[in-house]
Order: sequence, then structure tokens, then C-alpha cells
Amino acid sequence: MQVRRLQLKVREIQPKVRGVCITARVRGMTGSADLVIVANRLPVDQVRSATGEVAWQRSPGGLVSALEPVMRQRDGAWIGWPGVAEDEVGSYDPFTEDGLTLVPVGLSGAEIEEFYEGFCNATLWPLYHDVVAPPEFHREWWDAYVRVNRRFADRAAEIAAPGATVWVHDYQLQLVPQMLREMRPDVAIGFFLHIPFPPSELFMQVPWRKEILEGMLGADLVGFQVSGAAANFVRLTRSLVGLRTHRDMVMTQDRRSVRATAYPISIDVQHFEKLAGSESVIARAAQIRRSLGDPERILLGIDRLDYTKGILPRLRAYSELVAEGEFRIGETVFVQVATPSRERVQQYQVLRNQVDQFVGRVNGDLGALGRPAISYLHSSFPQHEMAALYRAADIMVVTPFRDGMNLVAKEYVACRLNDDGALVLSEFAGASEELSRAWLINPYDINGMKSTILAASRADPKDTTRRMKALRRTLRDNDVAQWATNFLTALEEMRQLQ
Ligand code: GDG
Repeated sequence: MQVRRLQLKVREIQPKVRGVCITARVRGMTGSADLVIVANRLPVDQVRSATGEVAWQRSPGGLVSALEPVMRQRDGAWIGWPGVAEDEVGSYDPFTEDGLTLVPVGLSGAEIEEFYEGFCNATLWPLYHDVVAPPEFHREWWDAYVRVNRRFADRAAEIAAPGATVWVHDYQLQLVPQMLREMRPDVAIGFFLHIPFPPSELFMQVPWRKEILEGMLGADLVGFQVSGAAANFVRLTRSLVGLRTHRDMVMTQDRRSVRATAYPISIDVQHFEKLAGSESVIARAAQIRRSLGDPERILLGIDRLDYTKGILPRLRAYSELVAEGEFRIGETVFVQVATPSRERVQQYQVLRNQVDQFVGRVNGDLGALGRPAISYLHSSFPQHEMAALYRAADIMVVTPFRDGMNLVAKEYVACRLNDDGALVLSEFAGASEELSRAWLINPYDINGMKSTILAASRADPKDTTRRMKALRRTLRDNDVAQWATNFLTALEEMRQLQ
């Protein structure tokens, strides 16, 4: 994997527990950052060499590339967890990379279990995704959630300049806006939820539902992927917290107005277009086709191995089409990339076994020597390889049961430089609202999915091109930089309004 090694300009990364040394260190930092991003993860991963040396590797992602220019202009800082368990929790020395200040927040092994794997990924994640897996509720997990949110909020309060803008991200940190507001009423606070926000019927299950809403209401602007999620939130602030609302505005008890609106996230379109048009990606895409036996048709799925992504129903629909003779082995192949994810959470282990078993059975029953029906890869790849796969695939199959947005669908569209290729997309992915010219499916309806995949594969090439052109136009109108600008402009307007 190609990664950029970060230049550490500052001191070694040594944990410092709260107390004397932190006060001394923070004095120099307080009040210096004009734009503070608070996210569960830093945009870098901590890696240790064989000799025990600590280094940082940049983790690629649209969010970082969108925010980097704004952060540079505005003396920005990014607060997040570096991705490894620490013996000593608390805060670490900030360090800079290319003028970007990165502020690590440490989590202990127990906190990773209870906060990250527990409350975030075994309570909130399934609950916010239509309970496609049963959420678990444990009081100790909630306690860890409050404790870790407090740590992030403290850190933001320490480093934000007077009157700064603080942008908090995602379901791991929903309590941070209110905690921060109590300490720093002078800053403008934005919150963006990357995953769906559920309807009242589901949200009401959370024993700490009111605390979560009040946590988010600490922000001036609460952003969601789609307008339905924003409406769910506004409705709940009325029914559960008893607040007055008007359209997308909520009036809080301390007489502030909080706006709740949709800002659909996007990707760095130009970056993907450039990558897909590079000679090496074009050559690699051709090589991928050859290695699959030059089939007539390649179907592709790329997802984190997550039960929300609808991997099994998609493979079932495809395998039935093969069994019924609609697709022939050798002429058609399905490539499924499942990136390892949250491997210590039980539901994810169950899913992995189910997919392994299913793919094994389909290939055993339907595959031919050296020609599997499903070419299944359980690993992650560099972005270059992803772009080559997007280029090589005739049909991209994206079938989540529920998804905040789904960037894979957008990346596929960005990489189709010749306006060909078909996108089959779940109507339950946020992306389907913008990408409405895709071949939309309901992942719960296997027969519907089968006939849509067939229709996409047999469509008149003129229709395919018309659809892809429309999708590409839509994507270009809202790339990730535009998304960040829209959010930050609206947050500034809210500051003026207050
Ligand atoms: C959450 C929400 C929302 C995947 N495998 C590899 C790899 N990826 C990259 C993809 C894409 C990203 O990861 C996945 O983004 P998605 O949007 O598809 O899904 P989540 O991870 O669930 O993201 C989602 C998103 O946040 C943003 O707000 O859209 O709804 O669930 O960019 O390309 N990248 C590389 N190797 C891999 O193997 N390099």
C-alpha cells in the first residue's frame, strides 16, 4: 500500500497523563487553533517498526483531502484517536505534519472494548442502521462512551482559539457538542453524522436517548446525509425533549437556535478521475480482465465486511441467475472484495463465516475448474487497485440494507471516464437520492434484484451511457470540497444568527 510517511516536527509521542505535565504543555497550545476537527480517528495511523520506533502513516480518505486546504488556511487542528491501545490513556503531545496540527487522544484496551467495539459498534451502529442486527445495551458501555466523549471535549476546549469553529464528526462523539459548549460558549460548533439517523420507533429503544439528543443539540448546526434523517432528529427533539421547532430549526431551552439539515457527503472527484485515467490504472484494469479469463461481463462488489452492506443477498441474487442459466460461468464473473472490518465484534465474525460458507458452496456447486462463479477477496487494497477494479467492472453492485451515503457507488461513477458501466444501487443507501439514474433495487427483494441486474446487463448501450452521463454530472456538481464549504458556510451563518 502506498503511503506517505509523515514528517514529525515535534517531540516524540509520549503519553502524558492529566496533571502537572499536561497543564504545562497545553499552556502553549491553548487558544491557537481557529478550526478544530474532532473525529474518532486521526487521519494518520500509528505504526511501530520492528525496532519499536513509532511513525505515522497517512490514512487516505475523502474527509481529510476535503478538509486539508481549509485547515491550512485557518490554522486548523485535528483531534482523534491514533488507532492503537495505550497503557496510559489521556492526551498526548500534539504534533504537526506539513502545517497540520494533529492532536492524539489515547484510548485504553478496556475503552476500545467498551466504547469503540461496544457502545459505538454493537449498540449505536446496528440501531442506527434499522436494527439489521440486534443492538446490545450495557450500562458499562454507556459509561465508557460518556468518559471518552468527555476526553475529546476537554481536548477541543483546550486547543480551540477564542471564537474558533469546531466541527465534530459522527456517532462516536455525539455528546461532545454539549460538553464543549458548557466549557467554551464562545466557539461555533458543528456536528455531522456520517451514518443514518433512525426514526423515533427505533431511537426510543436507547436507554440514554435524551442524553444523546441533548449532546447533539450543543451544536449550532447538525448535519445529516439525507433530509429524512434530519427530519427524524427534529421530530425527536420535539417529542422527547419537548422543544419548539420550526422547519429545520430547533429552539433550545437556553434560547439558542440549532439548525438540522442534510449535507450529502461526496468524494474527491478530480482525484479519482485522475487516478482512473492514469496509464498504470488503465494497464492494471486490462490485466485484471485478462486474469479473470477475459469474460464478457464483470460484476463487482466492494464493501467493508459489514452486515449493513447486504453482501449475502447480492451474492444470492447473482448465484440464482447463474444456476438458472441467465449468466454462464466463463462469460460472467462476480468479483467481491470484502475489506476486513471490526473483526473483534461478534456479529462481524458471524458474518464472515456466513459469507465464507456461501461463497464456498456457490463455487463448489456452480464453478468450473479455474473459473469460480464468485471471485472473493477478503483483504484491503491500495486505492490504485480499487480504481483499476472500478475501471474493469461492467456492473457495480451496491446493495446495502441501510447506508448513510455509500462512497463506493460515487467512486465507481467517478472512474467511468468513458461514460459506460452500470451502477446497481440500493434505494436504502443515502447515495440513491442524488444518484437516482442508477439501477435502483430493494435488497430485501431477491427477485427484484435479479431482474434489475439482468436488465442492467442487457440494457441498450445508449441507455447505459445516458444514465452514466447523468450520474457523472450529478457527482461533479457536489464533490467533497463543495460539501465541506456548504457545511462550514452554513455554520458561519448560524454563528451570526446566534
Ligand atoms: C461511512 C458510512 C458514508 C474500502 N475498502 C478499501 C477502501 N475502501 C474505501 C472506499 C470508500 C470507503 O472505504 C468506504 O466508504 P463507504 O461510504 O462506502 O462506507 P463506510 O465505511 O461504511 O462509511 C457511509 C461514509 O461513512 C462517509 O460519510 O458514506 O454511509 O457508513 O472510500 O473506497 N479503500 C482502500 N482499500 C480498500 O480495500 N484504499
